[in-house]
Amino acid sequence: TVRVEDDRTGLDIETLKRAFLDNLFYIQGKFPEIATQNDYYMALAYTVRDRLFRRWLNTAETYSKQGARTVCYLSAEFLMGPHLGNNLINLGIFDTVKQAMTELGLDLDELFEKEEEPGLGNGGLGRLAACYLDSLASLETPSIGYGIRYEFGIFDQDIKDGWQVEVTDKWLRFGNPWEVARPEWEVEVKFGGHTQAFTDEHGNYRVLWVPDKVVRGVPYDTPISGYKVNSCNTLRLWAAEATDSFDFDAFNAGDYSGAVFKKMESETISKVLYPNDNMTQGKILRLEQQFFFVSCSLQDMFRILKRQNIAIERFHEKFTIQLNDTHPTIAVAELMRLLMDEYGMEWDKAWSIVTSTFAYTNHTLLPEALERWPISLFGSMLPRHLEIIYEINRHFLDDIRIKFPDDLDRLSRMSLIDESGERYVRMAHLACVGSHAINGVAALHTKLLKQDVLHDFAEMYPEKFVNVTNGVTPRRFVALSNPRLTRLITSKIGGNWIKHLDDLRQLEKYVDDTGFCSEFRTIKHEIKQDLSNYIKGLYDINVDPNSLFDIQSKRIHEYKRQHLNALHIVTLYNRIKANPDIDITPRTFLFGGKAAPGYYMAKLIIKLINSIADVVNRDPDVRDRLKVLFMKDYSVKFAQRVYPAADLSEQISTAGKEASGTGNMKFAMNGALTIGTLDGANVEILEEVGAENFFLFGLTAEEVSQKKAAGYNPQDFYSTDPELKLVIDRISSGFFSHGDTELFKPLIDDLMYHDQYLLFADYRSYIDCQDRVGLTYRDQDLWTRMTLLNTARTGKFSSDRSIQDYIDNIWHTKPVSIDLKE
Ligand code: 26Y
Repeated sequence: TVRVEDDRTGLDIETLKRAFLDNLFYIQGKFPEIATQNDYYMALAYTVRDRLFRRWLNTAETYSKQGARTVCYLSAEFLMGPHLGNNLINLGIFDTVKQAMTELGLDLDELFEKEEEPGLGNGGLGRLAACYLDSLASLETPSIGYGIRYEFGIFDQDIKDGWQVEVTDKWLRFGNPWEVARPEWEVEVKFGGHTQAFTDEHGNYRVLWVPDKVVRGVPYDTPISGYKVNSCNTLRLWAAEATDSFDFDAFNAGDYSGAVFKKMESETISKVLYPNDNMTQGKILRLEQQFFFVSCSLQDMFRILKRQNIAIERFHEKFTIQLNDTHPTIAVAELMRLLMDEYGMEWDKAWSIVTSTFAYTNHTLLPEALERWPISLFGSMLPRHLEIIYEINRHFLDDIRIKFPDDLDRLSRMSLIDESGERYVRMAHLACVGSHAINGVAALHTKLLKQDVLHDFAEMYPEKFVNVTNGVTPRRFVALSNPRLTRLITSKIGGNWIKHLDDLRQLEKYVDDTGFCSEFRTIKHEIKQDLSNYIKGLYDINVDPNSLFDIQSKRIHEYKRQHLNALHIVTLYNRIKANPDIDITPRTFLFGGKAAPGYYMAKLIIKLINSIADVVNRDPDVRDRLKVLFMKDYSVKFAQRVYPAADLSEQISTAGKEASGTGNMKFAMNGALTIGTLDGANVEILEEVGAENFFLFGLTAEEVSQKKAAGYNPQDFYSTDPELKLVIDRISSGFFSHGDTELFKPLIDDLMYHDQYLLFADYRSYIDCQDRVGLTYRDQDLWTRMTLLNTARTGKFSSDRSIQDYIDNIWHTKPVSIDLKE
């Protein structure tokens, strides 16, 4: 039976308007006359959600009936960004809804502003997970994203007196129209206690885990629409709650407040996202979070197996589980425990299922980001899992001995347990042993993984290693965030590129078409004007849209070298001070990004940028040729305004440190040129767009290692490059700090005496390259040609290509198309 479209499904203007007013009345309880912008936003969100439900439920039912092989993407972070606009794009109703709102006297863009984005991630890794969910749905791949429903996501960033100030992110304050609680599918998660061995009725050795704490996990589901397909997958996030039985004991003992306190304590597990990226802290609560969501998710998979009548022995045929970094890696031990202790399976069989199920993505080479848990902490929280890990290790060390006899060093290097001092569980090693595939996130990164961090594992298991270069979704980061560019491209080559991003190559034939190029340039100018207006509103600063927009937006980290960018700004400023009439290309330097609250150097870098801005922006000698602005509270929502407005994308990490980068791809797609090192995916971007359309500078990863091995001394550069010396001296002198020579001393001393990230070694090359950027920008025809070729040649960096790589090389899933019939 085919249904007639009704008020919950109809996609024409009149139906949308009626449905919207109906939701305003019945859900928000408001007449239009007294409704707030938030009421309107909510009414529209429910109207859109209604239109997803038929797709969502039919998708779930179809997967269930077919018992379809399913990707489970386990991630401690999902940095989804606002849902409304993205769903309008994916449903193909953006223009209709805009029109419907206009007819009701409302502005769709203002409603978008009202959406509180779920900031359930720090940066690259969390945003990658979100792009992958979009592509999985768009490629009609059965999949579930599993994670944590943090009550507080990444903090909001304020800037006071130039310093970062953290403010709690109460994202659920006004309710979340995109999620549906599914309390009927809650599960229980055990913690602590001890284990007991016993012999079962068949005479088998078994283990019972007697926990001292049980926490309930409640799933909250969010629909994930695909682009112009009927598929609508699920993001399932777990919230921690106290169990009733748990309260009960204390309550019976008459300890009411004690019971309530323990309840609160259980609920802290999903309270807050840890705001560190690429830096472990070894906090107990963090391990609790990891185990909590992993155990909930695996139990959920067993429930699905049961409902679909699939035998436990076929777990790995039904599910393929991707571990987004080591954060969910405790899943290797937990799946062993469930198979053996809960389902009575013997070791070898369970192990073969486990290794057929898991695949591990590594996102970093930084040693400080590799997770290790002290054995004592681990054993008291997860006593059974520690036993299982010891047993995995026993088998594993035997395998090493067979393959590499008499190599004691290798055994201790590779062991799952670090015994060099205090004993630790090495999560990356557990992930490598427990997975059948291990991937890096860009070609260079995978190569370096095999050479350095996971060298021993690459020798042991060469067949496990694969590269999957990251990608980003062109739906959110071009179609939604850059409607002008989208219209222009579509007018020339049709709209297929949004699904098949390689089609953008067809734009190449317009590089010599002056009409097209001038439209391309006009669009960039209009977008820059928009951002200028927005900045004027927020900061009361005038930014000239004719100036070169030079943007670095990403987490603040020493390896990303925002301070190298700052050294360039001071260099230009010094040139102006020395010669006020110097002919330089006017530039606007924009920064965005958060620093981990405990990362002192990163916070000092923010202060430095703001201090330079204060001086440069008001110095009359500068005559507005330089503008510097640190944009506070960078988020996905804000990023969507930033990428389309950029002329120059700063991707200046020390070579070998940035695993991939994904912002670099978003900038390039939107027609920004990159200034960058040969690091992460920059290497592949350069390869695609051509060296003549990319501003390359700096040492290579290999040169960086060699320099360090040879005993790098930053002062050699300070004393031989007068321009560098002038920059450093000016900062040291207190010029940017009201005469305070102490303020930036930690930063300056670090550069002068350590300079781990080789800013001084790359300084000259960077400055010369920036000079070429400035000159090139003056030739607007050439610049436009270069930017057009960037957009045309970034098809490879669609997350659709990345996901297809995962499917072909790791997951081996089949698409399932969804019917909209009832
Ligand atoms: C251990 C814990 C504190 C931790 C938490 C978050 C460790 C790392 C992270 C996040 C890492 C991250 O975002 N890595 C980035 O992943 C991107 C997606 O693959 C890469 O593009 C980017 O280069 C990498 O830094």
